[in-house]
Amino acid sequence: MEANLYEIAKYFQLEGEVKKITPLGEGFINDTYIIETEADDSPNYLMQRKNKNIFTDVPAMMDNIERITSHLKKKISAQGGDVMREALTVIKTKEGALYYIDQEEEYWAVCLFIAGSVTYEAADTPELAYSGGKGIGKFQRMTSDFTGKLSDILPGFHDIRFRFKQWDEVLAKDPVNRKKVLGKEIAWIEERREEMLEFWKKVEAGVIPTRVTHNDTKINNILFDDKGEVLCVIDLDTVLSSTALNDFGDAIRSYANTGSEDDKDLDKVTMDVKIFEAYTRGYLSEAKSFLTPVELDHLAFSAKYITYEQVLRFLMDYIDGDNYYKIKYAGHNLVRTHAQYKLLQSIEKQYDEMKIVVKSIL
Ligand code: GN1
Ligand code: MG
Repeated sequence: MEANLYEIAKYFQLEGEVKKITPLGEGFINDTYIIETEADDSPNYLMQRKNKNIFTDVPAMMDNIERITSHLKKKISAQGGDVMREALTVIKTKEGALYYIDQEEEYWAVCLFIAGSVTYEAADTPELAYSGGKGIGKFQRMTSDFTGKLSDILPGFHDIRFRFKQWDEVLAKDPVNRKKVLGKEIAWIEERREEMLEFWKKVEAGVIPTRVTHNDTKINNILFDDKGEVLCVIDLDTVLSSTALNDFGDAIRSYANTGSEDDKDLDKVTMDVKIFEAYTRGYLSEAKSFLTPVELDHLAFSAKYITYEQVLRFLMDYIDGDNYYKIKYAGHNLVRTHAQYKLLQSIEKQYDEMKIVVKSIL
């Protein structure tokens, strides 16, 4: 049965009468709706059905979000900033909970829609990439002194050792018999297994430190004001303790791609080093102050790592029978695999240049 959105909205502490609830965007994971209210002076809201197959502990996830946003708001307020615009605000239920569970056992959460905020689907200019980098750098800087403990709600999320374990299991099962024609693609993963594990060993050994990380640093997860200044980072579902490098690498994977994540035209897919440079400049303008030399040394590598991981995750989901990512057509996950692999090859080709770019900024 389709949920009655208007009934669900009633459980939350909303200001003003609800006028309209409409779907927003096309995330692969959650379903998002915008709640518009009647009066001009009452705020609008975002309401989400959290994907409980992926987020198996929604209460812990919401608790992480609440703790991080409270930390951010304390700092923003101490600096005289606007706590309602420079950080996400979770709207509680009338009973004071961070989420509502409906009759179908679906989890719902609401946050404030920041009026006048703007999002971008693609970072197609260096200026925008610079601002996005600054946004993520600022988020990491402001959480760099967070001493609380975050629940590990997505165990092994960017841990390639864990991903290889899943990968080996899925390949051994080959549940929908797709492996036989995928020899070439499987080799892309296997050829780089050791290189990727070497990096992760440094994280495991603490040589690369663990920090508060966002884990989904696409440009559309940053809100800007009408002058193009960063307001705040949104979509905090995947906030975790991990390496800050993953956030950097994931941003490059999405920002610097001249094509789209699922481009069928592979000629369009390359890594734009100008965008890489701009993002890195913006990011380091905030992050240079707290990153260690080892982290700085691995910035360029992290773009390879995360793009590789994404190739693995798309291909693994395809072999598994498309259970994780929402797909729009049969074979979508394989198209995504090819497009992300093309991006990985482009990063590999420009890797030396990327390292020189990072050095030139430091
Ligand atoms: C998922 O749905 P979205 O776009 O927020 C995924 C990311 C992937 C991304 C690929 C929890 O994020 O890790 O990089 O798709 N999020 C989760 O587009 O798996
Ligand atoms: Mg996300």
